[in-house]
Amino acid sequence: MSERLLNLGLVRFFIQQLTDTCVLEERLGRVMSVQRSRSTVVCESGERVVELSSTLRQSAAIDRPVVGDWIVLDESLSRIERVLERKSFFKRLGAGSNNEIQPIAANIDILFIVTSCNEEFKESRLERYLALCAEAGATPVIILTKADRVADPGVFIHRARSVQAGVPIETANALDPETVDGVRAWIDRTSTVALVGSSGVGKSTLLNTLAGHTLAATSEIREQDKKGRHTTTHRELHLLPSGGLLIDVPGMRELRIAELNQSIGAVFEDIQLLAKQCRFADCRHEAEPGCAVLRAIQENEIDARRLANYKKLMRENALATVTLAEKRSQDREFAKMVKEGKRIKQKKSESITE
Ligand SMILES: Nc1nc2c(ncn2[C@@H]2O[C@H](COP(=O)(O)OP(=O)(O)O)[C@@H](O)[C@H]2O)c(=O)[nH]1
Ligand SMILES: [Mg+2]
Ligand SMILES: [Zn+2]
Repeated sequence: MSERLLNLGLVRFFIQQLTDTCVLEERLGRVMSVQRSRSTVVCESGERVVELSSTLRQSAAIDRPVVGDWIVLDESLSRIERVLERKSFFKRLGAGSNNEIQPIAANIDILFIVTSCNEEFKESRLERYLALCAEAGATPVIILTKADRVADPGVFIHRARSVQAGVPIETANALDPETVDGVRAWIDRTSTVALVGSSGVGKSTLLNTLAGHTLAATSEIREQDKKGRHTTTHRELHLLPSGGLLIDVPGMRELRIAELNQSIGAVFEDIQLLAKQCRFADCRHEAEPGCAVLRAIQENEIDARRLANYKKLMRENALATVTLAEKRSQDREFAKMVKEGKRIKQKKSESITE
């Protein structure tokens, strides 16, 4: 396999999906960014802007190529013909009423969940990102930026540690290359890393510092509420000079979740284990007698905030999952109706020509 493809993160998982490696090697590529129906891909021969095959154009949003995907081009190297099976996949439920699952990025190995050592830090937000990360199939690392702005970042490390046992935590001053070694250690030559977090936490700054030059625009945060403005507008995979790929994922502000039952459980394992000891199997941990979760809160083993967020995420997930299922069955019903309509029309025209 060519050096260029290996440096783009090509690993056995993808090579195995090719039936004829020799023929396909020159047609294999990785999606670096997507602009409407066009994608910028890098293949052995270099970068190309390509279209979608007609089949892909008509397929559902989640089956079309998204940034990070490994794809196979047609013989003319101008169209994406096939999207290889994904190793991991970030998706979200679309905003508004259309309730469509939207792809965010594919084949992310590591998710840098970026948050700052200031008022922006919220355990509940980390819990939400961690559930999404577990669902997508990536490894999470919590990055605490702006460690240079506080006397003791230890307080934030301690709070981050309470969110999910075993998740690695790194601190950094995203502006200072000397402080990002811990972060950099997570990125090796074949890994693809995505940066998520609220705007203003330093994702673009960290990306630039890791790259050693400016790849993404950054912007000052508002002093009064520490909130940032959205500067990054599209998702693009960047190849780092030191190896590895990095993507800054903007627009994750409205992270609606759906279909993540297992992954919420992975983040709130403590609560789910305790729940097994509740007197009632269907205990809702509201005010039931013999509730082991409420007892743990009284004894300060678990934060009331944590239980509230667990319930909130479970509710949100259940609601969205039902809505999605309804929409899917409506879509099926609609397809049936269209088919039936076509059949009747066909019959009519046949009876006219007879
Ligand atoms: N002191 C300090 N400032 C930072 C750090 N990280 C980011 N900033 C500043 O925070 C602001 C927002 O950073 P930016 O990278 O645009 O945030 P993004 O919205 O997450 O991409 C900029 O003014 C950065 O210079 C850090 O670790 N320490
Ligand atoms: Mg940014
Ligand atoms: Zn209970």
